[in-house]
Order: sequence, then structure tokens, then C-alpha cells
Amino acid sequence: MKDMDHAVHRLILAMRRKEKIMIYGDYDVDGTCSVALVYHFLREIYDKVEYYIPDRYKEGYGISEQGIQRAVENEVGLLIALDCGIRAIKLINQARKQNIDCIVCDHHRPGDELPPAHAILNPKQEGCQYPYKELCGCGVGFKLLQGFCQQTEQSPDPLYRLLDFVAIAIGADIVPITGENRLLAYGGIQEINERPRPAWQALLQVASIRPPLTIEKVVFGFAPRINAAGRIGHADAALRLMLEQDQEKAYQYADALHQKNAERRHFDSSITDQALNMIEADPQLTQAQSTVLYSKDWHKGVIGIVASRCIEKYYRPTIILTESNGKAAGSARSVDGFDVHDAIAACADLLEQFGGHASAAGLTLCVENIPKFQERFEQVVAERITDEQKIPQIPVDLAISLTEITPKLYNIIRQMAPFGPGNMRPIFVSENLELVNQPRLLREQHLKLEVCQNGCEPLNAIGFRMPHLYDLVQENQPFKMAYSVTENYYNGQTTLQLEIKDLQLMEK
Ligand SMILES: [Mn+2]
Repeated sequence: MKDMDHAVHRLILAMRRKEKIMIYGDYDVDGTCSVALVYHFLREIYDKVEYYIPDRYKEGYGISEQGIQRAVENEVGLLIALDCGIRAIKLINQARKQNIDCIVCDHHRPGDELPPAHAILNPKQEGCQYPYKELCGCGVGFKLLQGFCQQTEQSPDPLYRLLDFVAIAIGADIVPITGENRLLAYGGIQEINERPRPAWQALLQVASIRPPLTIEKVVFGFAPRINAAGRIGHADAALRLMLEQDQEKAYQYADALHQKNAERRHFDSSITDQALNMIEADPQLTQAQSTVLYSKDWHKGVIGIVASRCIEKYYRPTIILTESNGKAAGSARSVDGFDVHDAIAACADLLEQFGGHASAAGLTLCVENIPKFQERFEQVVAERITDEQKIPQIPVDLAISLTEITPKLYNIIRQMAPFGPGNMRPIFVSENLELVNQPRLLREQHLKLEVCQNGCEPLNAIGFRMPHLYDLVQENQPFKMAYSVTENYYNGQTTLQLEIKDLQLMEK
């Protein structure tokens, strides 16, 4: 990896000179896991090390003025920036003037100019021959420590014990689970399942996750709770949890994050309800090909999430606007295959500013232009969207019969784990299915079925958050179902379970 020698030698020199080292990370899961990894590793072998995570609201993303100031006050000689820094030209220059050297470990795309850091580790930078480009920030931090172990001829085993942090960062940052990421994620998940540190034991409990842990459970169970620290409060709370050795204290920290996450969820869902009510109250909006909604009271921090939630119910290009500094600021989300950025660009004369890419974009406009924009955007979408883009697609890997679903098949599938982007859990489809028993609705939202095909041995199926399919299966008519195969643990027993993606009645 380009600059690895420089980075490792600078780290060794700092220890030899007894310089203070500051580990600086971002406030999201990738950032906090990076800090936990590098801080934990260095602390075991060196005592002049501290960490710093900026405040999301007061300092914002990346290296901050306050962070540099703290480093100066604490007489830091070396700053290691993790999951950020690649565009912090001004601030790294400022640090340099105060005799603080920086090592940047980042995976974000570099700009035209690179910061004046002592060393920059980033597989995406020009001239870096490192073959795998999809590492997350924590993965790059791991490579630095791996390089350090090699150079100092230390056993990498203590470092491998910390792969759990890398696995959680990989899952939460939604990087592809391919190549080296898949290997790192595999090792880290195994670490958590065999020797969970107090933080993970506590999170498993507060999130009611049944072991074994998988990348999918990291994404839905761990990531929102770790992220909640930085969203409602300060991300230091996530670090405290991850580094805690005492199980009792870890439970208290995890529980606090769990409460914060519940608060955040309540916030999202009340705004989503308001948005959906606005669509349902207006027949013209209900029938439209696009969603454009505005309320001056919505929190700017959640309008992107609200746009995504609206798409779950009304599957079409969606823009949620709120008031910000006297203007309307919005977040756009699209459906598969439709370029929402292009569609917004076609309304450019009504806008102040816009930017983004095909699937997600941001925009600002004058409040009085909203009705005109709403009308024009609808017109553009209606002209451009194809019939195919109006229906959510489920990529099916294979049509099979239920008798083929055996523990042996499941063991083969399991060898392809960990699953995630670039390596999704396979999805099957089976036709002519029938119910064995009455369908059930668990907690009014999860659909639970017992299905069979041509009188075969029945299998359990579960559809998470699919209350709308409950009425459909009541029709007492054969149906086809897309699903993936998972395991269910209940009362100490493990059985195969089909996780429903969707189902349709067979045509008569
Ligand atoms: Mn990241």
C-alpha cells in the first residue's frame, strides 16, 4: 500500500521519541470502531496515547479546528486520522505548523489535491498499487497495524483478536463483502461468536439478538445503536462501551445507547407518519408518479431516512423538503434504475442548488417555488420512468422445490457467508405453495406461515414487517414465494426457516 513504509516508520519513531499520539476518528460506526481498534492495540504496548472524536453538531465531519487545538494543548507529536482526513488540507497544514505530524488512514475518494500529511494510506489514491480498493476506514487502520507488526517482527495474534472491530465497521459502512473484506469480516465475526468482549455481549442482550452473530445482524442490531451515540449526544459514549472491560458497566453503557436509538426511531417514525398522511390526504398526490413533500417543521437530520421510508410504501422517486435558513432544503431518493439527479437537473431553473448521484441527491430552492417544482418534477418523472422501474425487483438466484431445502443445502449456503453487498444471501423462488395451518401475525407485523408443496414435509416461513401479506394468504389459493434460507433458534432447538422476501398468488 502506498506510503505504508512512511507511516509505519513514523509510528515507530513516535514511540522511540516518547511522543504523544492522538488517535482521531469520525463519529460513525466505521470511525468509532477504527479508533477503538488502533487505540486498544497501541495502549497495550505504549502509554502515551489518547483518542479524540469530534462532536457531530458542534464540529461536524472530519478533522476539526477544536480537535487540532486539543492536540496542541496536549502536546501531541503524531496524529493518526482514521476514516477521515483525505480532504482536510487546511487543517492538516495547520497541524503541521504546530509541529504535529499526521498519518491519514482513509477510504473516501481523494480530491484533486492531497493534504500535506506525513503519510497517506488510502487504496483509492492515485498511484496506490494495493489490489483491494474496497477496505473501510477501520480496514485501512488495521493494515497500518499489520504493517507495524511486520516491521517490528511482532506476532500479529494480539491484532487478530481485535478483528471484531473491523467486522462491525465493514457491516455498518455497507462496503462490499468481497475479497479481503470478506476475509476480515469472517475472522471478526468468528471472534465475536467465540470470545465476545463485554460490549458485544451487552449489545446482543439489549438488542435481543440471538447468537450466532452475522453481518446482517450487525447492520440491523449493532450499527443503529452505536450510531445513536453520535446522533443523540457524543460518540465518546460508543467508545466507552467498546473499550469497557467490566461486564456490568458495559450493560449500562449499551442500555443507554439502546434508549438513545429508541428516541431517534420515535423521531423518524413520527415524521414518516406525517409524510404518509400528507400523501393519503391528497388524491392527486396518491395517484402521482413521484412524491414531493414540504413541511417547515421537519428535522433536517432525518429527511433522507423519511424519504427512504416513504419509498417503502409509495415506490417512486421521492423528495422530502424542510426549511433551512429561509430556503427549502430537500433530500431525494430514487427507485432502482431511475436517475433522480438527472430528473432534478431538468428542473434546474427553479432551483438554487442541487447535487448528488443517480440514487440519492440534495437540493435547495426558494419556498415560493415549491408548488411549481412539485408540478415540474412530477411531469419529468412521468415522462421518463418506465413501467419496469415502477415495480420493486427482487433478484432471484434459483427456482427450487421445497424438498430440496435440507440441512445439507443450508450447510453449503453457509459456507458462502458472511453475506452483504457484492455477496448477498441467495434468494430462491418456489411455486404452488400451500398453507398447512392458519397464518399468524406476530406483534401485528411479522407474518408467520407453515408452508408445503405437493404434500411435502412442512417448513416454517417468516416475513418480517409484512402485515400486508396476511390478507393475501387468507385467500386460500396456491402461491409462489421468494425467500432466503436461514436458521431459527427456539427453545434450544435449531430448525431451518424460510425468510420471506415476497409472495404472490398463482394465477388460476
Ligand atoms: Mn467509513
